[in-house]
Amino acid sequence: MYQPQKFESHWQAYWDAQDIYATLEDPLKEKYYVLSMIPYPSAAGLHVGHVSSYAATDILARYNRMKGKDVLYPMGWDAFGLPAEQHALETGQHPMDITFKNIQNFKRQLKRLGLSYDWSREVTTCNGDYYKWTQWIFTLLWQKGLAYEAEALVNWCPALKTVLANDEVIDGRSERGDHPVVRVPMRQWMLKITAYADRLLEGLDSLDWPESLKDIQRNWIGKSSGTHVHFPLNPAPDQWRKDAKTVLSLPTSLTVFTTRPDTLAGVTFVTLSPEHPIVLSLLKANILDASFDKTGAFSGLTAQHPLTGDRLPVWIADYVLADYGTGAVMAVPDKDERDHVFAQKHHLPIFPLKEFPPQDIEEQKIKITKILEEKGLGTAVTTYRLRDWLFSRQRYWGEPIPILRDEKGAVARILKPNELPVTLPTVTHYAPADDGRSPLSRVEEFVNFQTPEGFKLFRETDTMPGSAASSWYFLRYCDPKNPDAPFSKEAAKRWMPVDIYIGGQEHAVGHILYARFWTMVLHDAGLCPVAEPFQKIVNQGMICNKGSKMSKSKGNGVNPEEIIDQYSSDALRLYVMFMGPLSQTKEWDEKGVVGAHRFLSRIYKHFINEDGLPRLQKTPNFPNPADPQHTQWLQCFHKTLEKVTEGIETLSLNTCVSRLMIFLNELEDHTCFEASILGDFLKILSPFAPHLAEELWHLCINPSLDPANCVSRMPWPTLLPQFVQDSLINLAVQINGKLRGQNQVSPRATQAEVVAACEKHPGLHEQLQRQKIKKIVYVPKRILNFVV
Ligand code: ANZ
Repeated sequence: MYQPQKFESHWQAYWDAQDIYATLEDPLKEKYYVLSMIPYPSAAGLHVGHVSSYAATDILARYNRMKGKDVLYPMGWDAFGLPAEQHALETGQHPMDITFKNIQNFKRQLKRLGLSYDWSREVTTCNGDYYKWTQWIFTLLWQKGLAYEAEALVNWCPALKTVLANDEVIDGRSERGDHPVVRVPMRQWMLKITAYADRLLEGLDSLDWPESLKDIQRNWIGKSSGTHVHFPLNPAPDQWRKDAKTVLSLPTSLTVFTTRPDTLAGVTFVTLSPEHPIVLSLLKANILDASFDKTGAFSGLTAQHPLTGDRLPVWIADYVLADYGTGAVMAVPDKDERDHVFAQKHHLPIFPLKEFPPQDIEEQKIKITKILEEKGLGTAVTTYRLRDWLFSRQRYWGEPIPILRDEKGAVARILKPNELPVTLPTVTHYAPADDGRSPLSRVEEFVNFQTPEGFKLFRETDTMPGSAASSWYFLRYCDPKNPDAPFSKEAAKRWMPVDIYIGGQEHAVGHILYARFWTMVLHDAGLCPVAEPFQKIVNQGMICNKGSKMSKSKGNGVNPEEIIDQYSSDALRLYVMFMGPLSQTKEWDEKGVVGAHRFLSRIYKHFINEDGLPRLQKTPNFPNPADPQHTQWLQCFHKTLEKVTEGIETLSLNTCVSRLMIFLNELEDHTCFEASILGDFLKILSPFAPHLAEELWHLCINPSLDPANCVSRMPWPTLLPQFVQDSLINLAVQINGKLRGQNQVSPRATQAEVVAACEKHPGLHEQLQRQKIKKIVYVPKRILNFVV
């Protein structure tokens, strides 16, 4: 009887003890680097969604090892960041304690799934030996001029008491916790990802990624070619000089960004975002009341049309975004929908545009831009939606930024490699403060820094964002214990790029874009041979339960451990693969696990009889070409091998499982107990159901406990083409309904191929030559009738 509880943990312990899945570092073998996205070790532990990503990468790792490749298949923990700290605050624990507790639990759960990681390469991003190098990469960015401090409009989350990057804010709320986010000016560390905008865009073309993922990145980068048009600003009304509380200084012109300079003739007003510097000046001078209507207010200023000199009112409206283009637009109500709605609402003129034919638009754009350039009133420009990466967090649980300041707060210097890591101090009071200052600023021993020359300096107290560590961990896996460098060039050369990267689509912008940016910087610094880290990416689909995404809060989550306890790890793995194509959304149904369990039980029964003894036989003279049964068995196996191999190579893993099921039916139907066939079956089963495959292998094929003899170390079976070729069928060929001959054709041949073959057939050729064929009737695989 199939009793997985008796052997699954046994084989897990054996694989571990014998280091069966160690990376070989054998330069004679082709490398294969397969990776699941690094998990954040949450308190909730593993969920079924993780299982589908991890089972898929595990199948690829196991298969490629059996194909003779040197496989790098590592795992680690994205341990710093907001989620851990929030959870710690909510439960009154220290983030360090819960992080390590969660890691232990997560690791135990992963081991129960029988995943073939090389655990000797495990990385934990909150350990000093790892974040030393995250800090070191920051110093590299600084040296290259890619890290800088700036006063910027930032996303401030009052509930989380920290600033957030754009990808951490969704529709004005924090991605973590769904709290409101406001825009405030603050001095912050920024990374100049915009310097790489074009390369991040161009690099996409050569990658084997889903088009939808590439499009998300393209849109996020948002490259747009257009024109900066300068509208001369008329002097402010005289009255203002008297009214202004402070000196009102306004620029002499106002610049807008437009992608449609050809519509310049239709401009009837100009609109500023409520955060535009001109608006801020008006507010500061009390010319504008702070309670002005953000959806639409007249500023009191007018500008001149650059070509006609017409007076245009300057409005303020929040449909203009502060940080896109110049934060100002020229409104063309006749052409642009939003401008039209705005003009109607505020009774502004709508000037009808003379339209030229669409094919002339591009030419007109160039022409108008040229005219503007000649007058000094415009320039052709390219803008990007992408903003520099906001890199400061006023939170405790992250990598300290390795910078020293003087007593005035100015940057004194960056830390030297031998001064790293800047260790995060263990403090009991780590809660964020209301004043926007990092909790580390309260830790005197941390802040104060004595230089060897006896000067007093002060440490930067902001920490790095959660996405810092995950921007380079795949490089550390190549050389995880290196004490002298983040990784050696040789190791990166050996392993990079990641051949296949599997994870959720929610990381399509933040993580994947940042990881590409850092890899490009490390490439430019001569450390990493490739500029693109992920050659192929697959986004696993969501697993839903009762129609919605599984989640603990909705109460529709499924705990993988309960499934393993009740059925088996193999049954869970097999079912999540069988559910459907990896990248599609799928609906959980426990009946499916029951089905997978039944399939595994039937395999067990086919191998082991009621007395617990192997049924396998060594058939004498196997394979005997004269024995049609042998041929039939081999045909069934090799067709399965062909389909399973193809299924793994194309990541159509659900079809592999169904093909294995068909093969079991065939083994049962043909009462095949031939040891060499069944042994090969266990080999191709092992990536999918490694525990059962290992158990039956040792019971029936090779009892040796020498690691070299276990099924995971066996080579993948070789396909024998003679057994997958379809045998030819005899086709009756008729002329006007009378049998005139027979022809052998492949059952896969199309009608056109069959007709061509029969026309050339020696016995028919002559007869058909003499007559004109009026019609052809084809009954596939049976009859071909020529009507003459
Ligand atoms: C005049 C015009 C006429 C425009 C027309 C469009 C159509 P993309 O393609 O996404 O780059 N725009 C510029 N800055 C903006 C901002 N900060 N907030 C909101 N809208 C802004 O879009 C560029 C177009 O979006 C620009 O071209 C500008 O409106 C608007 F028939 O100028 B256009």
